[in-house]
This record gives sequence, structure tokens and C-alpha cells, in this order.
Amino acid sequence: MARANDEAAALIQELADLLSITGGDAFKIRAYEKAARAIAGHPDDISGLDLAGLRTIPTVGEAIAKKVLDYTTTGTIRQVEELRTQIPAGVRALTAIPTLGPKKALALYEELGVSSVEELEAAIGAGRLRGLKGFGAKTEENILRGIELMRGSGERVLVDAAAGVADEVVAALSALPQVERCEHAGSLRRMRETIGDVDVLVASTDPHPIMAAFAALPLVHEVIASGDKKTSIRTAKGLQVDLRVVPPESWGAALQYFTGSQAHNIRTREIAVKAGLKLSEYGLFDAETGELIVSETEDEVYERLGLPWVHPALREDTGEIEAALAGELPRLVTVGDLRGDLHSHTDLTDGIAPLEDMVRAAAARGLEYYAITDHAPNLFMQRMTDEKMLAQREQVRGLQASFPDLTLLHGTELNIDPDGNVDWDADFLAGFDVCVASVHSHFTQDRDAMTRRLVRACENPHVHVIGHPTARSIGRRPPVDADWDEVFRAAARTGTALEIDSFPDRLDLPADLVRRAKRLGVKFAVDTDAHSVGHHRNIRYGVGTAQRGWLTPDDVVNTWPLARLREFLRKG
Ligand code: DGT
Ligand code: CA
Ligand code: CA
Ligand code: ZN
Repeated sequence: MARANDEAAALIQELADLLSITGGDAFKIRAYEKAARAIAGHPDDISGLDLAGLRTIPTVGEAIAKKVLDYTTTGTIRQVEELRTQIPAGVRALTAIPTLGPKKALALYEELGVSSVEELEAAIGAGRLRGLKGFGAKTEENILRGIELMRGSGERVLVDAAAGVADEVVAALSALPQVERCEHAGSLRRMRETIGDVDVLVASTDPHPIMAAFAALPLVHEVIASGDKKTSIRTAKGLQVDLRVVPPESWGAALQYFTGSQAHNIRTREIAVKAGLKLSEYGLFDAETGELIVSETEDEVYERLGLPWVHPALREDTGEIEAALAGELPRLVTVGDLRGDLHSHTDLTDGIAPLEDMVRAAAARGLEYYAITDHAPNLFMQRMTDEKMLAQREQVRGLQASFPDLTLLHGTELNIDPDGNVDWDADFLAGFDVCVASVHSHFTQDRDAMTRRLVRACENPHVHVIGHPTARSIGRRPPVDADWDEVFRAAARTGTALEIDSFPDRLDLPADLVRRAKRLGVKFAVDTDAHSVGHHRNIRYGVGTAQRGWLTPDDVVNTWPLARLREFLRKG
């Protein structure tokens, strides 16, 4: 992605944030947020575009285009600069807490003089928020949880940020003549949802030029340490990348070692010891003679240990060693297994691409079926109406002829209200091919109410998929509280699929819950929830989460042939 796009998008987003602090118009703020996403996701570098060029970006109208032009010509946006001076830095520090909105931040600053996260914590501890208008015990609890969330995510980054950097490094190094093999390892290869640092491994007999080329990559901001075995760098955004170069005959053992997890490695090392072997980052050795056992692939390493190859997504020592020993490892679902996507949006609601572009992107993925599921009316900010929905259905039917290999499904994403009811009546709902239903508000209901709410949604005969079931946003909003086993039993009983939403900040259901749900007989839909053409690429993260949840193709309804899926959508 072009740097100018990212910077302009950040400024437009900041403009939205600043306006919401000063009490700006909600629709305008939303328009800025939408445009910021569109600019960040725009395939071309915006720095060369004139006003007319900028206006071709979806959702970017005259007013926003002018602001972006302001940035590309002056390096900043004047309105942002002005607003910054009106809002104390302390307030902006407080809005960094994911559960604290701009209005409350401003109140804390003005009423209590609180201007940092630490001061806020102290104020809560001293009971100074009590009696402040709009701040109940629940608010205090939420703020503290938000601070915890903010600190808990610490220096870790979302999986897509790490994957972008890893892909760039691996592509650049793979092109070097000295490099025999190159792959990323570590938590990213295991598809963890957040990544501490990126680990890249190279097999070569000539490390010098490789280390030099690595340190000279454009993404390198700072070289932290440099040697013949390992070089560590930091990117401008602060993400660390460790590169290790190993001899080709140790590649298998090194890749196994640096993929981890540490807990999994402890188990494999124990098995090695029992077999008279020694397994380390330097290779697999005969424990007695110290002789290196050539292991150029991971397959060979596991084979020597008497195990089948274990998929990286399973390597957490949560039963995979036992399953491997018993020959009971699951055949994990892959991106290639998916025949369809059951959740996506267009610019009719909060997507940024027109219907036809989204459909073309789905066709390019080689999918056999694809559901358009724009938001329903109860999410009032989206301004959906019956008429708009029906007009879209006509459009979808009309488009079908141009895509003979891709069956288009017309669906919607419903809102599960606090009582578990959804938009529209049964008759209207029956007109959709597929309905996703999701929690978009009232996130802090207590466990009983939330459990009832989700169970009731499952029991609705027109609801086929529960979208992003925990409604979490990684590092920003905690998962809702529910008796998940109760929800999973309801989903299994009613034939309602639970979604694995592929958005890197959602990955929802999370992998540990996926695994629990599977044990209770739940089926899943691994979807992109794409709001732009580029979001289709996120599917790898949803599939990674499914793999970490031990899912096979049969567990995932959108790997099924369309006829079997249609049967499932009839809900018994
Ligand atoms: P991260 O970076 O925090 O997201 O997680 P990882 O798993 O990528 O951890 P990292 O980067 O510290 O190390 C990469 C892999 O190297 C790790 O998964 C297992 C292996 N490793 C690193 N240090 C040790 C160690 O002290 N003992 C063992 N057994 N393995 C280690
Ligand atoms: Ca790592
Ligand atoms: Ca590392
Ligand atoms: Zn959605």
C-alpha cells in the first residue's frame, strides 16, 4: 500500500475522531470514516491524483477530495491542524482507551482535569468519578477493562500487519541467488491472532550477502542486532523482524524449532530424547555420536520422531502430540476447500465497492457461490429500506447472467436486538437466500441476557449464520459475555452455523471457542465479511483461525457443494 494513502487515511480518520470530540454531525463523521477506509484500501498511489482523480475513489466526494488534495500538496490537512489546537492533547490521550468515547473523555478532562491514562486510573481508584454525571459503576468497570485491553495488546500487532511485512521480506530474500529456501516461522506461521515479532528463516551456505540485503530493505527503520546467524531489525511502525540463516541440511529442524510454539517444542524434544536423538535449532542429532541427521524438511524431522507432520496451526501442545501419536490428526480445512462466502457488503450500506466489483472479486477467488449480505434497517446509520433491499435483489438477479460459474445469493446481515429478535417479519425474511444475524449493539448485557439473546437468534428459522458471535474487536472491545456452551448447543440443535469472521481485528469466533463448539456439534461458516474488494484477501486469516480450531472441511458449510448448503439453509 502506498505510504501517501496510509497517511491521508490516518488524517481523515483523525478528522473524524476530532469532530466526534467536538460534537460534529454523526453522518459526516461516518462519511469521513468510510472515506478513510476507502483511501487506505485504494489500489493506486493517491499522491499523483488531482481533484477529479481523487473523486473516482468510492465514497470520496468533492469536500473530502479537497482535504486529501490539501494533504498531497501541503503534507497535512488544515482543518485537522486547527481542530488539534482546540482539543487538549490530554483528551486525545484518553480517547486511546478503546472503551472510552470522545464525549466522556472530554468530560473527564474538563470536570476532573484528568489528562492521561495513569491519572484516570488513579482518579477511579480514589473514587473521584463517583457522582460525575453519566459515570456509573458500570462505566468505571468498562474504562478499567479498556485500559487493561489496551495494555494487554502491548506491543503485539494484528496478524495482517505482521503478514504484510513477512510477505515483503520473504519475497525480497527469495529473489537472492544465495537463498535456497526462505519462509516465515514463529507465531505467524502458527496463525496466532496477534504477533509479537516476525521470524524469517533462510537456508543458505552464504549468509553474509543475505544479512546485508535484509538490513538494506526499504522497510527497515533500524537494525537492532546483526550477525552471521541472526539479524534483527525494526520497521518504522515498531515491528521487529528476526532473520536467521541456517545451513540447508538443518532446514527441517530449524523450521520446526523456530515455528514453535515453545510448548510444542518441549514435547517434540522429549520424544527425541526417548528415541536417542537430540533436537535443537541447529538440527537433529544422534545423541550418542553427536552426528547430524540430515533433515532438509520438517516432514523428515517428524518422521524421525515417529510422528506424522503436524500442521503449524495445531502446534500449541493442546492435544496435537497425542492425536499425532494415535494417528488421529484432523485433515484441516484450507482456503482451497472453500466454495463460497456467505457474508459481504456493498456500497449500498457500509461497504466501499459497488455490487459488481464485489461479485467480480468473488469470481476471481474461484468461488462457486457468493452471498451479498448488506445491513438491515435496524442499524439505522446504514439507512436501509425495504425498497432498497428489493431493488438490490433485482440487481443481483440481473447480474447472474454475467457470472455463469458463480451462483449469486441474495442475503442480509440482520441485527440481533437485546431480546434476540431481528429486523423484518417472517415473510420478508423468507425472500432472502441466506441471513446472517449479528450483535451490533448492547455489548455489555449480563451473561444470562446475552445467552438468551444468542440462543433466541439461533432458534429463528430464518437465521442461518450467527455473524462474528462474540462481537469482540481485538485490542479494542472485549468479547460479549455468554454461556458459550449453551449457545453452541442451541446452534447445533437448530442447525445454525457460527461464523468465523476473517477480519484481522475480529477473528470471531476465536479459535479456542471454535474448538469447543465443534465438540458440541456446531457447523461453521468461514467468511470475509468483505466491505471492499481488498478484504477478500483476509480469508487466509479466517481459515487460519478455523485451522487453530481443528476444523476439517466437513465442519465448514461453505466448503460444501451448493446443493448440500441449500439443504442446510432450510434449517430442517
Ligand atoms: P511471538 O513472537 O511472541 O508472537 O511468538 P513466537 O512463537 O513467534 O515466539 P518467538 O518469536 O519468541 O520465537 C519463535 C519460536 O522460536 C518460538 O515459537 C519457539 C522457538 N523458541 C524461541 N525461544 C525458545 C526457547 O527458549 N525454547 C524453546 N523450546 N523454543 C524457543
Ligand atoms: Ca515471533
Ligand atoms: Ca522472534
Ligand atoms: Zn457484516
